[in-house]
Amino acid sequence: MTRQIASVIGGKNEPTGSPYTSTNPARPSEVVAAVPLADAATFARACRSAADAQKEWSRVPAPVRGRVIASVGRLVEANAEALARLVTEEIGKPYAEALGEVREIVDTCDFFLGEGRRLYGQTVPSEMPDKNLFTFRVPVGVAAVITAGNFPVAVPSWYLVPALLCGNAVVWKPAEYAAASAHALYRLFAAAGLPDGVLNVVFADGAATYEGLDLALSESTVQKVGFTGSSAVGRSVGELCGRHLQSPCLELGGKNPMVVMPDADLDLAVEGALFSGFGTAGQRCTSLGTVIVHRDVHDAFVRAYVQAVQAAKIGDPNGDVLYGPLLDRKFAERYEEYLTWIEPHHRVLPGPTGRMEGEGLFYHPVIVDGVRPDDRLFLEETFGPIVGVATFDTLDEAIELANRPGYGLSSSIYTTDPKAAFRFREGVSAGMVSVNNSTSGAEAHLPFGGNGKSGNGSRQSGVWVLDQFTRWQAMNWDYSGRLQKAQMDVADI
Ligand code: UN1
Repeated sequence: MTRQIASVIGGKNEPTGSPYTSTNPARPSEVVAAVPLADAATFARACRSAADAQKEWSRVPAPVRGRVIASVGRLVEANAEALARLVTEEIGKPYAEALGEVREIVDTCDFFLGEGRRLYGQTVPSEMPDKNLFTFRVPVGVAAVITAGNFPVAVPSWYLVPALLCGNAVVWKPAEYAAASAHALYRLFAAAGLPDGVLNVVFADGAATYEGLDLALSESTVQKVGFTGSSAVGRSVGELCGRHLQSPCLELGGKNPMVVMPDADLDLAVEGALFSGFGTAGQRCTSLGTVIVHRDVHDAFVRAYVQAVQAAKIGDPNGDVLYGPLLDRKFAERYEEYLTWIEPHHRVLPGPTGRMEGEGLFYHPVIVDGVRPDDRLFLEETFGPIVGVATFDTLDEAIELANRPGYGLSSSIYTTDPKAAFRFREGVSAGMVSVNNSTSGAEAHLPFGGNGKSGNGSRQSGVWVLDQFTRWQAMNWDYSGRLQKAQMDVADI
């Protein structure tokens, strides 16, 4: 069923733009939605409209904004199955995972509805008598939020929910190939009682978005940029923001390592490597890149891993499968390119590689053993169902290998030795560390984010994201009735 959808600016549909269709990756001939893509001027206009709407919205008391977020959560919960079905249809994510993704939006709303009553400032002692100091969190203004399509509804909610709760307006640019899912989420936000213009959704391609953002930043209608996507695009968004003296919130790629120690529960490690290596077809930013396994358990691990992958089903995302199709054609092309890096004799999973029979974007899983620290496969994110295996002898060596690609999003270690777990946590440069759990599946109220090529150190989720969407304002109130000069009128010690 083709849905006709459009960008929404100031509560009004924008029916003009260059035509684009999102398709079902399990059956690419099936169109999911037709959507006109906006140009740069339209994007900039959305930011101006958001800037107007933000003035009123910021005056709505934060606890009342929290109640709107509570309604978003209730509406998403009531429509969870339909939204998850749409996500499965449009990006091919297995239904159980899509439902989990929708759950993550509800979790985010649950967390932030209370934050509306807790948007605390502070009282701070003054150097001088008869003077009080305070701090307030103030909204930044307008946030431009640009999101990827692998988590077409949950990850956007990590930006939208706190940004709106804090009193900002938002211009959201979702991935085009997940347009229908994004539009459905937009409608649930709008139905929760957000005034027109406070949340705008603009469908546009990368070039128009970049140009429109540049324009909006020059016009000072955007004060915060949130971007989730590849490290390469993140770098250009970061450079653009830097030119406008803005610090964006960047959530980028990962080459997430899993270390398997000789004392690890191997069955558990295999299960973790199966889920994080091949779940979502390896298309999470937290997906497993390389298993770094101790020499003593290497052969046993690889044998069991290969068996587990062979036993898993890959196919129709409405069924009980390990993974479905790749998200979109451009990722399928990248998978094909990654295959050319791989020396065939290092492949340990028998059987074919490449595209499976049939129309859909289904691709065979690949496990590559003996990956060396200077191989592209060791260093670069593949964003597909390809996992590398490397070997180590000492924990220090494992930590060095884990950090070598220069990303720093997620990481994991399987061990029964708490000392090894804590040493790994100290040594690894990742923003997130799991012990005896996989690299994917972060919970919505912990800080989410990475270092190095995975981001600029900003964190999403939980209370930590409040610092992205508010700025601290300091106030001092002198009731002494005279001019008290800081530093100069302070009593000598
Ligand atoms: C992403 O791929 O951009 O931790 C986010 C996880 C999910 C979110 C992934 N909760 O795997």
